[in-house]
Formats: sequence, structure tokens, C-alpha cells
Amino acid sequence: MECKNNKQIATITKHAEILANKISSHNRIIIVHHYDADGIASAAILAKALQDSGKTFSEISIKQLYKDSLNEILKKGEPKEDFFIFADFGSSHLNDIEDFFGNNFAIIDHHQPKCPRSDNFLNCWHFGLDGSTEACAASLSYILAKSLTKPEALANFAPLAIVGALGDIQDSVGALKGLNKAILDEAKYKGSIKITKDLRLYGRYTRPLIQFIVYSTDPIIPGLTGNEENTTKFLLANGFELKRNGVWLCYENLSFEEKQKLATALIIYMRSIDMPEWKINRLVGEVYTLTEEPVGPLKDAKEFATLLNACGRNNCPEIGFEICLGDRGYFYEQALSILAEHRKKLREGLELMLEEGLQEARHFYYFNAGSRIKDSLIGIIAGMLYSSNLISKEKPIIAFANQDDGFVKVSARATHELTEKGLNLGLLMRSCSEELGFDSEGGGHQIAAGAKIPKDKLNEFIELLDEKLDKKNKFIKH
Ligand SMILES: [Mn+2]
Repeated sequence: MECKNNKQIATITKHAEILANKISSHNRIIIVHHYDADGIASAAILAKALQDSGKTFSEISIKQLYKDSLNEILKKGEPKEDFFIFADFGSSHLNDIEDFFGNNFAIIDHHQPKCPRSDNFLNCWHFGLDGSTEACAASLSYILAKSLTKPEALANFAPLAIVGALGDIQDSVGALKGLNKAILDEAKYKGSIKITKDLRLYGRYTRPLIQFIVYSTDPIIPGLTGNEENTTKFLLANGFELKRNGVWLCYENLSFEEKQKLATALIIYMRSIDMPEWKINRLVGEVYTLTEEPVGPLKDAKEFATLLNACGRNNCPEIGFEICLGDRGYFYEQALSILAEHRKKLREGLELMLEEGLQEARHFYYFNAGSRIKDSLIGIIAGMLYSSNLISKEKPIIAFANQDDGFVKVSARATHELTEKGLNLGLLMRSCSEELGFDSEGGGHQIAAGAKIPKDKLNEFIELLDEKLDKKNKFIKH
């Protein structure tokens, strides 16, 4: 791996070797992982390495790690004998995990840590890598997996690390960096990933051209994003056909010249409405094609991530896990229908929020979905709202939904403009939770974070958050 982060990666690799040695002295490993794309990809990479080195493993996928869940997890194995790997969470529960699992655990995570570095704790922030853009749980798992088994066994697994990174939107600067980039280069060298400079819009292989543009949220294209009618006119006016032989065209059906023509037309349009150049630049960036995958949602690394997210968030993480381990038959077929259903639920959730309208505090928008939207989808839908053109991009969105356990799930989303001005939702969620007395249940990333609060604390939470943002905004230039 050659890149400017060589030193950090070498140190991480050394640390991973210590962990691999610990793991090797156990016969049975239990992988506990987050149920999103990054978590599922992490689990599959680790599972492959363990399988290959002759270990028995099982995997448990969970929505969120709470202190209360640790006892249940412990029961899934043989305490003192089995080894537990926590992937894509655990950073805010290190002390509790230590209490429950003694020395028989590893945490592989990229969320902002509260505790310093230790032997059982592999978190990229401790090694000078930014866990929101330079390393994810899947890329860290890949490094650990390399210490667990021979490189040949992992030949097809580097792309999964990239899928994990894209699932966590780590390409937000237009390309992957740090450890992600090092693994990307390795996959490119082996020929399993092709990197191209292209439109960064979502759905190159799966969305009709109109939706490809209508759903653009990064950048948001005023007048086109969220507006099917205008987008259709725009495409027709620029000489694009929408269907060929009765079938909707998707971006990848276009010829090279047509693709260039579309990019140029979009750029000219964005300049004509005086969009700042830095926003226009976000339109084009690296896209990652998995060369060995069939045409469909697995062909594009970002869409692969969505497929895994759809499985996880709709109670079928094991289907995503099997796909990561190579299934392209039974489980893959199931995943395709889950994906279709997932998209439908997201559309319905978005319509509900738009119909009812958001409530507005001084410094953020909020929406309480109650039990009408699944708590696992509320965050994604909140993020999609930025494309609706009905809300200002100057404020974060906080969405609430009821969880099955009687608590309320809080999901916070922001835009890049806001995080560039210094907004850090992860820290905000954490400090609000702490002040309300739920110390370990809030956190995440600058741009997307969450918390879990009791129902009767909802108003208090809203007030506290507004107060905190008020103080913070006094220091931020708008
Ligand atoms: Mn992650």
C-alpha cells in the first residue's frame, strides 16, 4: 500500500497484529456488528479471515449497542473461552465491555472515542486517521483480517472495505482518502475495482435518468433536485431520450459522449444559476465500479452499500452478510426485493414528512414521526429532506421515532456546508444525552449522529439542543 498515510497505516497494522494474536488463541469467535453496510461488510471480512484460518465463528447483527445488550451478547458464547469482536461500534462502551468480557474482546471502530488507545481497542482516531473520511470499520477490519490469514484468502474482499466506506459516506470530499484509499489502490491493482472520474450522482446502474438527477443531494441542484417536471424538461431540452425501445434509460446506458454531454449540460446549468464553483465541483468525482459483479446494484460500490443497508434496516442483515460472502443466487434475489421495498418505504416516509411539514426550533428543524416511520429509516429520510428544496440548508434536521423498547430514537443530519462551519452532530448528541443522564447512548459523526432518549424527555432534549446550538452559533460565521 503506497500513500501519504503510510506511517499511520503501518502503526495500525502493528496494533492489528497484537489483536490477531489474541484472537488466534481462541477457537470460537463471536462477531457482534452494526446492522448497516459498514457493519455487515466488516463482519463478512472478518468471518472470511476466521473461516480461512480454521476458526469457528458466529455473527450477531444489532441495530445499536447499548449497555443493556451486553449481558445478552455474553450469553451467546462461552464466557472466558470465546472471543468477542465488536465491529463498527463499541467506542463509547469500552469500560462496560471490559467489565463484561474481561480480556476476551476486540473493538474495531471509527466513531469518535472517549477512551485512550488500548490493546483490545482498534480505533482509527487513535492513529491520526479521521474516522469520518479516512477509515471505516470495514477498512479497519480488512487490516485486521490480513493479520489473521493469508492475503490470497482475502483477494476478493478489498472491495467490501470500500463498500463499507461508501455506506458511511466517507467519499464526501469527492474521493476516498487515508486507509480507505490505500485499500482502494490495492483493489484497483488487483483489478477488482475500477476508479473513474464521473458524475457522483446515485444510481448509475439502477435509476432511470430522471431519478438519477432528481435525487441528487450532493450537490443539491436548485430547480432540478426534487423536481421531476423540471428535470424531464432539462433532459429533453438537452437532447436526451428518456427511454430506448420502451425501457427507461439509466446513466450507464449512455455512450461516453452522451455522458460527457450530460455532465457539461449540468455544469452549464449550475453556472447559469450562479452556483458557487466549489459546489459545482462536487458534481464530478471518483466513482467505483466492481468489475466482477453482474450489472445491477452490486456493480457500483455505493449501490452495493445501499443494498446492504436495505437488508440491515429491514431486519435481514444476514441476507446482506451472505451476499458479502459471495452469494449471488438465493440471498441475492431476496435482497433485490428488499431493496425495492426499502425504497418504497423511504419514499412514503419522505412524503409523510413533507405533507405534515417540519417543526422549527431556532437552530434546527425537527419532526416527530412517532410510530409512523421505522426508527431505522428515520435518519435516512431526514437526510433526504435536504433535497426537497423546502428547507434551508443552513440548519440541521433532527428526527424522532419510537423504538420498540419504549424509548425514542433521535437521528440528526446536517449538510457539508454546516460541518465545514464547525457543526459536529456527534459531539452534540453525546453532550445532550450526557446532560440528560444517558451518558453512553448518544454520538456518531459530524454530519450524521443519533441518540436514544426516554419519551418524557423529548421536549427537554429539544430545548437543550437549541440552547447548545445557540451558544455555538455565536462563534460561527454565517
Ligand atoms: Mn461505520
